Amino acid sequence: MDVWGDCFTIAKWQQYVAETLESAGSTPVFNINPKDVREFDAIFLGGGAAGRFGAAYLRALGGRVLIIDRWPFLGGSCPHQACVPHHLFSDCAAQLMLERTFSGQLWFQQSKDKTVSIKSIIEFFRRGRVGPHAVMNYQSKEQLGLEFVLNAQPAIIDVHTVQVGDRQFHAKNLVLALGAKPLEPGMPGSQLKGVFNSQTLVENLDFEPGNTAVVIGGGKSALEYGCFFNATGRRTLVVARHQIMPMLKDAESRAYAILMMQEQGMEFLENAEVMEIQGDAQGRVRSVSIKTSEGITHVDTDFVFMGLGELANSEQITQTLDLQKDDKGFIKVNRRMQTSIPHVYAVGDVTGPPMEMFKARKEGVCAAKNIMGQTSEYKAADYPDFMHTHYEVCWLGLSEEEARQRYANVKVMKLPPDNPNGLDVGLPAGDRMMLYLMAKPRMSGFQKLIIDGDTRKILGAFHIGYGAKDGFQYLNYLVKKGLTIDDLADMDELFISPSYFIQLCRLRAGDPHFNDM
Ligand code: COM
Repeated sequence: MDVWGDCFTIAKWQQYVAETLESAGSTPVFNINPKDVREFDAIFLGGGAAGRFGAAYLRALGGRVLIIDRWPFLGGSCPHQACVPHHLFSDCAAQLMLERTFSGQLWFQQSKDKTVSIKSIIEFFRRGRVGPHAVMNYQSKEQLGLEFVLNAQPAIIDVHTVQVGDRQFHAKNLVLALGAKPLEPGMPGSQLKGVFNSQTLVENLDFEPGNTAVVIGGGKSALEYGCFFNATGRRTLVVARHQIMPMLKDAESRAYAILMMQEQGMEFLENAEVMEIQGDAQGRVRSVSIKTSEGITHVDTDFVFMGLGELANSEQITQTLDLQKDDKGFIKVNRRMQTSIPHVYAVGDVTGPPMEMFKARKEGVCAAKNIMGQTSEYKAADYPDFMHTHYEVCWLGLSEEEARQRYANVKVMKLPPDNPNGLDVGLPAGDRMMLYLMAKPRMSGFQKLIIDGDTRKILGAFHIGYGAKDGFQYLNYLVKKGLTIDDLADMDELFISPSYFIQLCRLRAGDPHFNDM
């Protein structure tokens, strides 16, 4: 199907994407400008965050670019299987925690022992995701003027030539933006029905999981999905080979985040390993065997989730191109996004962690600039980070422990302050925390700012609660520019919000030798 010149509305794209996903139809969609006789400056294989942003930037610089994607939409795994479903599930977890906490109070229904259907939330997502897909296609075609081929299985003929069906496309450069997929550990029983990862959960779940979820892994994906399962009212056991949540380096913030998960009923087995998943006669998960320091324990479940990291989507490509990869199989690139083969670039998840949207998009843009003759370098570093438990957990910069190792005069500001009532204080107050503040003060969050007392510069910030994530994007930018306690004190807080430490800084900023608080 050729669509160049046809104006596809968002509704029309929505219908096309829904029908194509439903029917698994394999006819490619070509959106190629027949009047443009220029050779392509680049073909992006993959139109996810890295490919779409890279292509848009390349075109903005005056180049000609083609995106080829296997899916009938642009935007990649984010709206289809990754960020968008994950955020939906996190919203559900936050809402369900609120309902459960206030069950039977104020206007809240009795919901203490309610179990919510995971299957219906997944089906709800599957129906809804075509909306974002359609917007990506519309924006790319009508607003950004991008040329693309969708729903296509391209074959790389050589570094400059890609084939789709009987059509060949030539370009000066090839950009691999192929993404990644969840790691398959291959333990006995991992193929049984009832074992999922973040992709297969949204694509394949066709039964209602029972009362117990077993989650394998201790990192972001394991905990984020685990908290969602727990919030639906299921017993959720997280089994981690090492520590859970190792990326949250500040011990006090990590302790609060873990305590709040435990108070919601999350169970953790650290330094433990799932040895085998047992099935029944129909090939469905029946139980798991877990090895801990105390021996082997068995847990009955029909639902296992693997959150064990990711693997590059690079096998098919590296059969054709002899590209250098790192020891985990991610394509090696330099800071200009160039691979080991001239004229071949790689961007996004296929180049390895962090598997974050900003990193993918910025790598795509970096490749585009280099292709168009600018010199641009990028390496993801010093970025703000977050994860969803039932709360949003945000952090940037150094933990208190790291700061104390590097600086002699570290100051800390935090809420709640150290006090005899412990966490039962009701601060920090802020967006979507007010009900907790009034009725369940220990659940009203935690925030902490780490400062170098000598230079007065902010070294790190941590926040558990809601409403801080957007602020952390800007705060990190300012911290990297050398933001001080005095600069922060000079900002205008939109009260009541967690106000990203502005009020605490203002209380201390007048003091040349300020203390902790
Ligand atoms: C976001 C996808 S859902 S993209 O980065 O805008 O392409």
